[in-house]
Amino acid sequence: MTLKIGVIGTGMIGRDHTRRIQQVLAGAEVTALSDVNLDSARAVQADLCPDAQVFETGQDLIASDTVDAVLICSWGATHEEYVLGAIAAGKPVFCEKPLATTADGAKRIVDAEVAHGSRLVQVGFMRRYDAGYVALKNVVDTQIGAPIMVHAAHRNPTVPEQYVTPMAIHDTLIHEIDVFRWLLDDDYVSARVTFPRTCAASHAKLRDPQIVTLKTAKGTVINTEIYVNCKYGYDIQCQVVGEEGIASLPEPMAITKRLNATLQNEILTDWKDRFVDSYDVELNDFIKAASAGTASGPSSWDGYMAAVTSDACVAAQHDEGALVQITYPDRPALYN
Ligand code: NAD
Ligand code: ISE
Repeated sequence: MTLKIGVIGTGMIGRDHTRRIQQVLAGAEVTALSDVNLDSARAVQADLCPDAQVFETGQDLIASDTVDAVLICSWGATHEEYVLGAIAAGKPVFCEKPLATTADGAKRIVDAEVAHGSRLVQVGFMRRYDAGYVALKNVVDTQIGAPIMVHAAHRNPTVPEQYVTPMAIHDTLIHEIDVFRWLLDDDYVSARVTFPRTCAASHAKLRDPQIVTLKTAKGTVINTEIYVNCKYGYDIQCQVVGEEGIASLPEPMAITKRLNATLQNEILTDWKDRFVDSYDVELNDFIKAASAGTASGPSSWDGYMAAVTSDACVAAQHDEGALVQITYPDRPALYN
């Protein structure tokens, strides 16, 4: 059976996910598209899926008989409404990060899925599918002893003008927030933010870089530098310090050159290239599970925990140096 997927939001990542469903992965096809900008949906239809139907609204797409499963790639603030719509229709749904822009919104999704009684939602935390992180987790779990500290960095060469201080958390750090819960099999208890001097390439509404310190229930301290005007490339770093040794995330494959009296390695500049394989694997996982009427991978609960942690980090941004406690309710049995 070929899974019929409807894509809501046909901007940068919606187009890219449509391409991978149509041209890279097996078992699914895009049968429906929707975007508030209908021209964008029509352009993706023309370029990638001429047989797909373009719907005026996301809710019409969700209700359509031509859609078995839904992919949400619209702006973060619109995710909650569409995820709740898909759950109400009993259709599996892949939601790009963030699951919702507030912890309350993410909790409403958890409650709706729990009331439905089985998993339908996968959140787009693709780093859990990245070969480097999977290899790192294997070493952390089996070789370096209990983790004590993590040193990490999330650097983008540049960001658009509308990117402002809290987005460093909701838009960027949210990947680390999720992947470190998974990597360490742990939950967070507190957050603290420190702002170094703002770099010259930034602007009045963006304090960049920032350093976020998260502490986990098991006592591990994670320091992550977020620097989104670093200029030189898109660079994701992670080093785990354990009781017996240290393990680091591998660098993406790059040719080493000896050229013009220098030793050189190219560094990627675009997140789409850095995680291209993990996007393929995460969507393949979604297609397999959704074809069986369910979901696997990062859950609504993971999306909710990321939202609770993000809110704490944003509160910490407003009170530099203060320790903000992180609390959440018990995990429902559906997510054990
Ligand atoms: P984008 O601005 O390029 O595209 C978003 C699209 O959503 C636009 O075409 C816009 O018109 C459409 N849209 C907005 N509101 C809508 C609504 N109510 N209904 C239907 N369509 C609507 O943004 P993007 O970079 O593609 O990001 C989209 C989402 O994907 C964001 O939540 C972002 O955080 C996430 N994202 C995830 C990753 C990742 O690495 N997992 C990378 C980039 C973006
Ligand atoms: C972007 O929205 C993403 O999700 C990328 O994966 C991330 O690395 C980047 O910093 C975000 O802006």
